[in-house]
Amino acid sequence: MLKPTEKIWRNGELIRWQDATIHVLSHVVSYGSSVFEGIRCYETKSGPAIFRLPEHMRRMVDSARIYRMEIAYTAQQLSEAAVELVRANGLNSCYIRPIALRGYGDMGVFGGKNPVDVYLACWEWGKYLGEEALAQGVDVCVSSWNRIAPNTLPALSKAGANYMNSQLIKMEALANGYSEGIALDSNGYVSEGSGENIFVVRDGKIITPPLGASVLPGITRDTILKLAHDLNIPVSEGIVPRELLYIADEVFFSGTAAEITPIRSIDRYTIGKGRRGPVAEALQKEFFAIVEGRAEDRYGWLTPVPAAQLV
Ligand code: PPE
Repeated sequence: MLKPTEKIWRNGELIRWQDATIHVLSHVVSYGSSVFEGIRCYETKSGPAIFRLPEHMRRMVDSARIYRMEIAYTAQQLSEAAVELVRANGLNSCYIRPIALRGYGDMGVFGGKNPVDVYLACWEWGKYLGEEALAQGVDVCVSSWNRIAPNTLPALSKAGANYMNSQLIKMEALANGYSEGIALDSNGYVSEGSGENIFVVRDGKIITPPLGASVLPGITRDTILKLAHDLNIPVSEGIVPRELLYIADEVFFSGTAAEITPIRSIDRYTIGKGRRGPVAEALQKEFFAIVEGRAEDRYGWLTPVPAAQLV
């Protein structure tokens, strides 16, 4: 159960957590008209630091633009709001959830005259796929549900409505005793997990589905593409046939919540040695060293949060 923090940012103001409510006839409730982000803030020795904040806020603004939704704040202003929020809540590490939604006004599908309300909340969020997942790997399945087709819901927009498809994938996986499901795209090629991008390793080379495979342009995905390159591991974006999963040496998920989570079995095929493989481990090591401020922040990925003022 979600543990409340003190404050939520709403349209430029910090309000109390319990006051961040919406009317049941807000456009978003009937029609799913929201876009959102998920961002992690890590504890470092020099205080909390938000990982790839400008990139997340840029994607937020892009997500809204695709839906002709006008957010009254720039990516820069949203980034400043995130820093202010984490600071006000006095958290060392947390997960930040910006949301823009079409609010209360007209009813009907259009929604273009309804106000666009912007919220940022944060809370402490532990490991997404369980405590053991990062070290041991998870057991997953290929979903019977396809990922959203490109001419239905655009995957480059992180829209709330996309997550109805994610829920079908996730619920089916859990009902069948798996931790997560991998969806294929509408052409039958590997797309992504319900809330993660996916990477496949074979013969020391990494491959991940391209943006045309109905995937979210993940910030962690981009991070892995860069870190793999730095570690001299060949990495490319390319179409992944389903059966490549079963003959892979390693498969792993990436995401803000899931971080880098190894997959140890898919549809009960054991992947590699059935535990975290060396490529996933090397990437995890590099990733956590950077986000926790133990390695040089060579890409400028961390936004420090100044300590809250004592009153
Ligand atoms: N694909 C999907 C469908 C997705 O939801 C996420 C993030 C990713 C890929 C990875 O993107 P990125 O976080 O930028 O590396 N999923 C978010 C929501 C999880 C949730 O359950 O809520 C997340 O990881 O924060």
